[in-house]
Amino acid sequence: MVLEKLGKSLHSGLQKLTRWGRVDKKTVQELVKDIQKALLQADVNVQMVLDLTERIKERALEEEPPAGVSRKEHIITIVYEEISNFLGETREINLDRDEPVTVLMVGLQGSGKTTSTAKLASFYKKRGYKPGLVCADTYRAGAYEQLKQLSEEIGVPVYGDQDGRDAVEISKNGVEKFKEESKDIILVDTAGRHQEEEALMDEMKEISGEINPDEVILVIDSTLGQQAKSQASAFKETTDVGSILVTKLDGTAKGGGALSAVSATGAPINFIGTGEKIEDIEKFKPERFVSRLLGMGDIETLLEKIEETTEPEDLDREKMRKIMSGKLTLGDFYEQLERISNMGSIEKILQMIPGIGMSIPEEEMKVGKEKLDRFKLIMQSMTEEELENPKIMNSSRIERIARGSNTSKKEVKELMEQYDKMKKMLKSFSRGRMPKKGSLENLLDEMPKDLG
Ligand SMILES: Nc1nc2c(ncn2[C@@H]2O[C@H](COP(=O)(O)OP(=O)(O)OP(=O)(O)O)[C@@H](O)[C@H]2O)c(=O)[nH]1
Ligand SMILES: [Mg+2]
Repeated sequence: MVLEKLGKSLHSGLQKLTRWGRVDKKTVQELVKDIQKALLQADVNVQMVLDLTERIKERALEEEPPAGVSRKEHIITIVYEEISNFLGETREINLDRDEPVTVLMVGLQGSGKTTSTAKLASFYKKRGYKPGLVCADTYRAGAYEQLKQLSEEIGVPVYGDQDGRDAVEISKNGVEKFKEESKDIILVDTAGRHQEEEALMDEMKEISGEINPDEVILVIDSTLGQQAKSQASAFKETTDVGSILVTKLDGTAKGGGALSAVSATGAPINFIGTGEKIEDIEKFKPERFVSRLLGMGDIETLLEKIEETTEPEDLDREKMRKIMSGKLTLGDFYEQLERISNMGSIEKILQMIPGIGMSIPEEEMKVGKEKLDRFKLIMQSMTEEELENPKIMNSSRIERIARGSNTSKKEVKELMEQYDKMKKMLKSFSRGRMPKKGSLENLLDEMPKDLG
């Protein structure tokens, strides 16, 4: 993600802080300057940056760290807290009630409504809810076809009328149908014509009046940067926007600008889109988001992803703990690879592991899908014992494995190197390089549950 850049700059600012011998006014000023630079590059509004960094500076210089916490650690916490606040708050849709929840998706053309509608349906389906999709976009050619295709991909029913003209009528019928079928969440995708913005707003109002949605979600393209603010305000004025879904955070250097601008309108951000694929959606948790930006990692998101891509009986948090503390066998590594290939890119997963995301050079994170498949082949040729303890393999075994898996000795060695590297990193991490507590085990245990 290009937001990585923001993360990296913030991270290097904080790293500098850890290198400094002692913290004084000058060093704080330097840190503040680094943060300003990073945020401005991410297209955050200048005044907002100044206000934010002024608060950080004040607190860093005035507050006494609590007992047992060093001044540096305390400053890192301040930066983390202030940036989290700055990104606003989040909002949950309450699905635990008897009535179906109706959600109206609105947003300008190309913002990512249709994609996000399907992403949300899939997100809730994975959590055990029954979604239904309604296509109320009667303007864009192929709109129904697009949603239908996505709905088939995720196995969720869709209502629409390819030749229909009346979006209000379609919305009404679709919502009624799914209410009769006792769905848990009904998502209505709407049109996003651009030229006639006023007509669009009118239509949204009409649909809204007819179906009386429980939640209106505004979909906003983050590549707009701080301009996202005026769009969010415009929609907030005309429709009853309850929360905002910010898309395309994978593809823009302006993500920080978009997020902060949107939160400045006072509307909570509920989800973020981080890619074109169905699974590229995350609940927006400012604290979590910032800890990732700052390179502190994000175990809860990782666990959440793992939870949803594996069958319940398959889920093995114990194993995850073991692995993340560096005690992994090649067999574990293999199992994780299989899961990871279900979860999307390994880079994304690695980024969520504390301490790793920011410290592996980028080239090393690029373990492509193809390579993963090759690794899998190799591991399938290894014995249980070898998977348990790869060190027992000698060079003739390596040769045989390469032959058996139709790969090369070089690749087998490469796999060993990758595995060793990950193991070492996880180990060094578990020895404690986190700002606060130290061990990852502690972190898992002490993670505030309301963050997750
Ligand atoms: N990289 C990336 N692309 C996205 C994301 N969300 C949506 N897109 C892409 O953005 C483009 C537009 O998405 P749509 O879902 O069709 O947008 P829309 O708002 O429904 O567009 P209209 O129906 O024309 O108003 C598509 O190419 C999507 O794949 C995201 O989070 N990341
Ligand atoms: Mg659409």
